[in-house]
Amino acid sequence: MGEIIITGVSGQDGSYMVDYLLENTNHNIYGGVRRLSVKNHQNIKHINHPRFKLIDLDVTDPVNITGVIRNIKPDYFINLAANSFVGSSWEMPINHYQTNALAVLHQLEAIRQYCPSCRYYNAGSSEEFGDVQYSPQDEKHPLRPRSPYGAAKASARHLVKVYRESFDLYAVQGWLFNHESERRGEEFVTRKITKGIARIAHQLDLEKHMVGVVGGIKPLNLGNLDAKRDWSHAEDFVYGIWLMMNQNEPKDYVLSSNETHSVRDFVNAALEQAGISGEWTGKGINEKFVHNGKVLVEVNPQFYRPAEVELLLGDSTKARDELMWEPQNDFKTLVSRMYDNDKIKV
Ligand code: G4F
Repeated sequence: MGEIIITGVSGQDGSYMVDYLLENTNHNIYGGVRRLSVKNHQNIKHINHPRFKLIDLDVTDPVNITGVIRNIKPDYFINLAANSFVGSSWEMPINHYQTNALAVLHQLEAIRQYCPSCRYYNAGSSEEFGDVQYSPQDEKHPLRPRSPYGAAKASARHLVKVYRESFDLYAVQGWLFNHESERRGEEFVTRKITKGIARIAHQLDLEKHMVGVVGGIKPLNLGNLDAKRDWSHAEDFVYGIWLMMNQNEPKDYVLSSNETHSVRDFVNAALEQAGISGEWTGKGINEKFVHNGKVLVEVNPQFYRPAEVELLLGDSTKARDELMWEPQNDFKTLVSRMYDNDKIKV
């Protein structure tokens, strides 16, 4: 039985990681959470297990990080704490750099000094590929980030590699393409869509039953509908991370579905799951989805980004061949799981 520290445990990935490790290993898990005046433990409220313990851990505080690593001397350190919303990284670039890059350096340094046999994972991102040069993107694709978020993750990747090579640490950083779920934050486009379409479906239903909707139906506002992403279910990625951490040799891998879909495709799949028909009209900022004369989805330039990653499509062949990793949820299953979870029950 060993000790595992997971940072960002109340987030989507952290919570799925704990579920996976409790079920599939016999290690003790220390779940790091940032102290907040109002706790946000929604994603971990179902976990009540003698091998799981919450600890205060702020990854931006090197004293805190060093103290925790020195005291626990973990066998595994899984860094899932991040400021993960790309869209906010232009408004908070320093915060993104501190949380997503500098914090990684502090963790690596503490592991090097106090616990060099600890296996380390940092959450890397397909956003590091950014302005892509070829598709699909594999482990050899150059790092060409387009946001302060992507630049911070790319910087962390170099640090992980430098510490691995300089100090012989088992330190890896996966390239995780977009991964979503019923536990996804509502600022990300997928959850925004499934929650928004669920609200609209409910309002259409009320109208149908003559209950009426005061003020009419408020359309779902989105930004770039043409952006393409390689979306998977987060549940499929956490065991990929665990496989990456348990190889003979430390190596970085891409995890992806190997399919790409536009934001518009995601909306269409959610509409289909809700049983709502209609058509897209207009172009660019005038594009709308109309159902029985009602606008249900429209473009709002407020949600455009200063620089966009237009297309992401992963090639996870290396992970599939070497780790024997295989995702279980396809695109349709992902959208239907998320929509069904957000559907308003009456
Ligand atoms: O859901 P998103 O905000 O995710 P994004 O930027 O792809 O980042 C996610 O995946 C990365 C892996 O590639 C992670 F590293 C990162 O932490 C995060 O998990 O946006 C997806 C796409 C973008 O192109 C965005 O411009 O959707 C487009 N979009 C269109 N309308 C929108 C909206 N995004 C958001 N958040 N909100 C909109 O209304």
